[in-house]
Amino acid sequence: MKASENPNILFFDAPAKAWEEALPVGNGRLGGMVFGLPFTERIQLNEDSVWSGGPQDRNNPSASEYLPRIRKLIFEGKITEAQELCTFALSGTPEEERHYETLGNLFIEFAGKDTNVSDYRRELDLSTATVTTTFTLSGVRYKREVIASYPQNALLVHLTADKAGSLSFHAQLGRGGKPWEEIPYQMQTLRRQAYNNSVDAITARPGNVQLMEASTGGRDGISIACGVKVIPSGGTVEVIGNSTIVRKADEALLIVCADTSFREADPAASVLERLERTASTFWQALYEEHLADYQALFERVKLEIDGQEDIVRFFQFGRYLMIAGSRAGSLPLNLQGIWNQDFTPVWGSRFTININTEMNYWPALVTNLSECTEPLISHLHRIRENGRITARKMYGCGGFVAHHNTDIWGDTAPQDVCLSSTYWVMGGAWLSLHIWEQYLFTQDIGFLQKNYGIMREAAEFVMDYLVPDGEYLVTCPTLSPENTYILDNGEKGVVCKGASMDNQIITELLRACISAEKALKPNGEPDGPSGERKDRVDSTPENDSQSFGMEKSISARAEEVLKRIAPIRVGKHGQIMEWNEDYEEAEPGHRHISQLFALYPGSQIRKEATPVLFAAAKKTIERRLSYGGGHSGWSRAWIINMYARLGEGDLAYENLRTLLEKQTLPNLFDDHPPFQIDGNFGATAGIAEMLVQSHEEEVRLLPALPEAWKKHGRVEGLRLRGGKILTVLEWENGEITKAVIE
Ligand code: FUC
Repeated sequence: MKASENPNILFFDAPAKAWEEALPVGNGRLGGMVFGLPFTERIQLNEDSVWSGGPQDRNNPSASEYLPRIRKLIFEGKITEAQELCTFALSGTPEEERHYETLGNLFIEFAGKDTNVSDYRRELDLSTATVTTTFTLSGVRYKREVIASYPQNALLVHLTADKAGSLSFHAQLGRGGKPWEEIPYQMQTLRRQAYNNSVDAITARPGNVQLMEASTGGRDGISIACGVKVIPSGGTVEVIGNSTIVRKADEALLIVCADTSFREADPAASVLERLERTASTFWQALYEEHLADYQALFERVKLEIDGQEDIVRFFQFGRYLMIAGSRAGSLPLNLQGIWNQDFTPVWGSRFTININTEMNYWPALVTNLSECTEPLISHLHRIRENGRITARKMYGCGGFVAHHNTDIWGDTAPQDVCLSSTYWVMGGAWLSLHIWEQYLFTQDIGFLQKNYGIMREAAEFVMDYLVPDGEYLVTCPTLSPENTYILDNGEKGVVCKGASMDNQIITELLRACISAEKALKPNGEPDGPSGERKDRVDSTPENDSQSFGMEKSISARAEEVLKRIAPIRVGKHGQIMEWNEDYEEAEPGHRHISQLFALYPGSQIRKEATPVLFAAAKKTIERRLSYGGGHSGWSRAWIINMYARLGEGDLAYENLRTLLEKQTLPNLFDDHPPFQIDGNFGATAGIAEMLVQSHEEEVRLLPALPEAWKKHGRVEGLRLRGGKILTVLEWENGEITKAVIE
């Protein structure tokens, strides 16, 4: 990416050579990566429900039988034996959930043999959610605008030129192993080999439509339909084979729609219908509709910091990705948001819920995009359905459980056979806390009433799962994602009882349930104006009686359990203890810093309330960093948020700079490596956390302002817990000059 003074612009002076240089557009469901190639434009496509296979029941049938033995072995310190038994008795059967896949590519192949391109520019404008490519070729200035319209659920490509009759091209959909040829098709001798080796059909349909159909395979697997409709102005159109060939047009609009059997009984019919519906409106009106929809969200928050345009861009890019990747009716943001070019992406591009999915949603509330959490909340309803079965079958517990990953079907059985991550039961509990956070930020009692059942059932599971250990109740088996400890005899272990993170999540969740029940009142009647949401979609289990009101209160039980959860403790290095014993860590610079959940995103470690733990939290990060911590993008992003909570503006900033300059790809996507989107969202949340923090009745303005930001800055529209908005906050030389909270 080239430097630009405008923080809303990401621009390149050349087409993308690699996927990591392409620019993303999205409307929650449909995503595109625009390469901006002059002769064979490539827009790599995604649809959020293109996943492998159908739903599975992977609950290990031996789990409940072997659970007591596993627990006994752990209590006896026979960790290696316990772990071996976990791999057989607790792993999923089969071990893997479904994974996300690419939808394919749209190629626009232009006629001509001149390759002498000049004055090239490709940019993403965050203020309009538009990717624009401009260049000069054979004396003609060409312009391509690409948007993903949420109101139309369509991706739109608008082609223009400054000389009439200059557009000659055909559009080609593809789904295959080989992406594209960079040279003009009229110069190629072998075209499209392996472009399309993963499709079932590509056919011409009436109205200059090319329809691609495909399926992802597996029992009850997903069927896909994707169509492109070409609407030229001027020139001629001819359909040959399955191609629509446009010659000498003045202008053209290409509409791309996609659907799968995850949502539609007949995805092809729904795509064809939507293509025609979208085509009934002119480009200008479609564009204005897109702007109105997008800007209503994007423009809520404005940020300026003198001399820090790149940081402001990084902040707003995270908000852009949230609006582009998570809208009402879509699936939640996965490990790559919605943007993925692979058939078997790294870590399946699933929903990893031992940090990554949670981090994806950290900025949603504070940066005033609470509508964008709808997919997460809806998916939690799916997860709960499966999680009830997993809780009962595997552990004999009530409520619902989810382990460290889930998929499109909301699968809740353990994923992988990975000692350091698989046998952990807190994923559902952590995710459920998002409901409480959303209530704290929005004060929407209707939302809480509708979704509280999820929090309660997550709490019911953990309370059932706990076992006595002396004066305490502990989770067992469990682990501290994804670190390894060293026993006194030198043996290494992962599986344990009562990991510190579990205690912290349980504490946070049970306290939240007690507060939620107080807010909702025992009879389930909301005590505020109904916050009934207007933007809910069919996929939301609207009539889920379990989530309405409160059938029963768990407050009394939660109070009792809370008394028996071990407190957060400080260990021999002055650090927050990660396990219930003060073990040495096998990897002291580990990327996960699970034992600091209570600092961020939790709120149990606070400067005034827990000064000793506050100091130990700082030590913990220093220790991690001194051993090479923060090496994955998301880990660095977590550290930024934690330093912000610690009031360490300069340290937060130092890590933000490292993330942006060393752990970010050319198109500003976060680099794990490889690309993983959580670091983008974590960074956006971190920047907000440096500017304002709100807990209970207290609001802290500029709690972690680094030296580099002191000169002058202004932020508008951040949201606060308690339902208020920081309408404006302005500072000069580190002093607040204006602050309005409404
Ligand atoms: C966890 C992390 C990895 C990665 C993966 C998707 O396993 O430890 O770093 O983020 O999830």
